[in-house]
Amino acid sequence: MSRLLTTTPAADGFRMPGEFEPHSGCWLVWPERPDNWRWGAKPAQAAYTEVATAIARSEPVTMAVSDVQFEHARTVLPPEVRVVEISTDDAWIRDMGPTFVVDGKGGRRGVDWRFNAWGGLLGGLYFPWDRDDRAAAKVLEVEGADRYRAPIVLEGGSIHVDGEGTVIATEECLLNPNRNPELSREEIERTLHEYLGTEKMVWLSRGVFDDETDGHVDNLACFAEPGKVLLTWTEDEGDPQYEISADAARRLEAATDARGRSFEVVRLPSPGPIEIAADEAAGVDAVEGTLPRRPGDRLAASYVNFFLATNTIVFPLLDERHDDEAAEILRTTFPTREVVGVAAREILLGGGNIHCITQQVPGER
Ligand code: KQY
Repeated sequence: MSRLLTTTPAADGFRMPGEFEPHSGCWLVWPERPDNWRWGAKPAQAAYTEVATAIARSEPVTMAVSDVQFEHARTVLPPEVRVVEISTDDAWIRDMGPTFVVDGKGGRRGVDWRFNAWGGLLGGLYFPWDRDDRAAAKVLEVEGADRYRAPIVLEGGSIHVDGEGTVIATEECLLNPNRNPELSREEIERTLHEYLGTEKMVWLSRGVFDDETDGHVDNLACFAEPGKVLLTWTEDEGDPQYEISADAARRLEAATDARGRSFEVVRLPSPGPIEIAADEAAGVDAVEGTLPRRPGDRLAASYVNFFLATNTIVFPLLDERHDDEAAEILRTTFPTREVVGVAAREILLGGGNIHCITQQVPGER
């Protein structure tokens, strides 16, 4: 069983490993809500199936599925993907699932953050979100990992760690009054260090332009290894993304990490700009309280939103003009991993991408 702990990971000698460290598995949640996924989520389910299949070449994959969709998911997913029934409100396990922490002696536990659907009643993306908020505890029960219930609202996609003491995040998200308005920047930093086992925070300003998560860092930048950060980048000075990425590069290049290293910043081209087409918007059910999908709205597309599996990089194919260049940069950055592209526009239409829909379970080093 999973016990609820009353201490903190740092106090117990646990830390969140970098995503580039070995995994023992990966979790996803099956998409189905028709007010977020067009045409009853059928195209999104096909995309999730491709992502799960690609990751399963590298590590065991578990898909959490509702009772209603269980039989269908079991039928269409490959046999190597484990399917378990867990109730959720949508399909973003990066954000509402647990963040796993390890102690380097074979111990593995999970942090269960408070979840308010990316902003609660102040711009959150749907209501209610209580099933999402309870899902991390259920994942930890299945994994047999003890649980820390963190005292702050946080989504897993709003932080990245290097596993050696450094955490990166954006001010746009973590300091947004719709997450933890009662806490100062210093209190948020302190809490993150207690629950991630980190010591140094590097603040970036804003996330990808028009990202409905309020600027999750996992769409903007990520660690390839300690000291090396991949950053979404555009050379188009007329694009609002230009100044966002330029500012992030300036901050990273001026900073040092917890071990005193400077960062090498690897620039990944931005796809697009990509907008919602009229027929895509038409397939989404309009429901009050859920973010509307309007034709012409820009989507927060980024190749940084990939999953770093133990032996594979599963990255989103988003724009034929840039997919090959992104793949080449990923191959150079991760020379020991197979780089696999998956058509991901359907996931993007739902508001995120491959990193947002996955959650790694760390393995042994
Ligand atoms: O991490 C993410 N990008 C999740 C976005 C949620 C979108 C809900 N429409």
